[in-house]
Amino acid sequence: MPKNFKNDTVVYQIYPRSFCDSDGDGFGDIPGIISKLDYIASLGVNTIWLSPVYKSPDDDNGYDISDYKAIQPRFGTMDDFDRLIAEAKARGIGIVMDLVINHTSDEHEWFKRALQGEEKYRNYYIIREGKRGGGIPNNWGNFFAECPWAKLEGSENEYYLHLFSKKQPDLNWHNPDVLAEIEDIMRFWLERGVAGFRCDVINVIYKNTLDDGKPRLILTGQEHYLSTEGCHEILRKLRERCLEPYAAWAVGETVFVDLERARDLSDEARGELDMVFAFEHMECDQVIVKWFKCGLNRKKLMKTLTKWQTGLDWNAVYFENHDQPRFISRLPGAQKYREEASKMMAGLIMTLRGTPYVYEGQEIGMTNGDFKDMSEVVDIESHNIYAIAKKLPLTNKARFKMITLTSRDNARTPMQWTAGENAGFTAGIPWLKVNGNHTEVNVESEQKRDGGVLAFWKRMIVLRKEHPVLKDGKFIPLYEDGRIYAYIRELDGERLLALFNMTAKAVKLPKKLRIDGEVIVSNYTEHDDGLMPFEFELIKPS
Ligand code: ISL
Repeated sequence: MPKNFKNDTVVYQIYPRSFCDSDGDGFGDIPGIISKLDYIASLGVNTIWLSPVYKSPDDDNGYDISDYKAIQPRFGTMDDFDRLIAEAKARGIGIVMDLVINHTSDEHEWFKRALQGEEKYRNYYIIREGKRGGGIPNNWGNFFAECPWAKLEGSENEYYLHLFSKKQPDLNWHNPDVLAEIEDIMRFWLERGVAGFRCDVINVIYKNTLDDGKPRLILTGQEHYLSTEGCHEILRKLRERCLEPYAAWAVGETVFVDLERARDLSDEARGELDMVFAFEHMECDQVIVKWFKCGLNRKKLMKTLTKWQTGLDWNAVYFENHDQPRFISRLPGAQKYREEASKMMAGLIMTLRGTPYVYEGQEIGMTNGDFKDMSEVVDIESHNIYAIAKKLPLTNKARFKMITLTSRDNARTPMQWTAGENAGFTAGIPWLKVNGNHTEVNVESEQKRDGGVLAFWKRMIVLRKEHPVLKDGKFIPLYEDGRIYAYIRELDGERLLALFNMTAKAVKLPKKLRIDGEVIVSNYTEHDDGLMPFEFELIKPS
């Protein structure tokens, strides 16, 4: 890879089932994505991260893969995929695939053969005898709040480990055959021309032991598998054997990483991942676990951003993805200032140091889904949590509120292309309810507005390209008080000052921030000694 590719990359994430449906079955598909490539190119991005399009029974919307070398028929064919690669390439866009290798689907051939008792394939998974006298093999927790052990069909006392749903058995990364299989799969896609991989929950793949863990509120047992040396070693092998020969790159989804772990996983000299998705800044509105939300603590958000900007040389800068509620729905007061807040987020994402990731719909200011009851929610995690919450002393209303604030479906509602039926996403019945606000929030109307949200996102992407200081410059923290956030980007003596008001109230600027200069870009047209609600200014000091 060219040395500075990270600095020049701007990623657009597509959640295929929700992006664009070309054949009226209610699910987005690859031909639908191809039909929108001109739109994606017009944003100024040069990379698409495609959430899984592999064959899957869809227990976890494709993150449960039953055939790593086939396309989910609902999404199209391998020819469609090859066309996508070629058409994207013709527009200067590379495709990054989602690589889900902590687990497969229980409908994968390997698991089926394991169930039939084939020793070779039993060793692909983590299968253990239950404790003597009955009972599961250990006390670990599970990401989807299930029991992480499921009885192996047809066996008396054997269980398989699944850190996610029971249809997602974990692979046994102690087995070199598993590594060889995954290398083969990566080469298969690299040969087809993919630019790299987003590696799903990559820092949990290698379990050191299956001993009981220290009891915790969530994910007991995590000390036995988070960012283990075995995982580091596998990543180095995958880089050397698969990524390097194809000049491909990888971003890791790394859960529960602190700075030190993130540094180890993405340090250039170690040769593992190119960058990581960390989560600390996504946790500023949670009470202990992500399913209990409180008002977002802006001070904590600012502190956390500064900590990661200064503590890690290169960040994967993101505020939304297919697992997170929409960020402008999380920002207190932003509902009333949707446009200003979305533009401010464009300012933040494009001026922080790191590779920016834009999630589909973020560029038009899409908000959380408007679900009315559980029958409109599809996500397996939300249903599991709802069932557990029934055991808590909560009213039905409070329980559902919890889901509306946290559900992953919030970001999975169909892309809003038009104000028309089903937001122009499908001619059929959408797999997930379209947000009612598509009559106002949609691409078609944004494309007609010079001063709109979409136009601002595009402008910020261009600006980032035009100013090497925004791509390559140092991040220098300047001010954070929970309302105002300010930093400087600096390169070869050139400085740009980024100023944000993260509240719904106008604020006065402290003396320190009253710096004369030219406003290069802002989401407001008038400027004085203060900042308007959710105002963002990028200033070239004189
Ligand atoms: O809270 C989290 C981390 O702190 C989670 O949201 C975490 O990101 C997630 O559970 C892991 O996500 C990934 O793997 C899952 C899949 O369901 C998600 O969609 C994917 O992004 C299992 O493959």
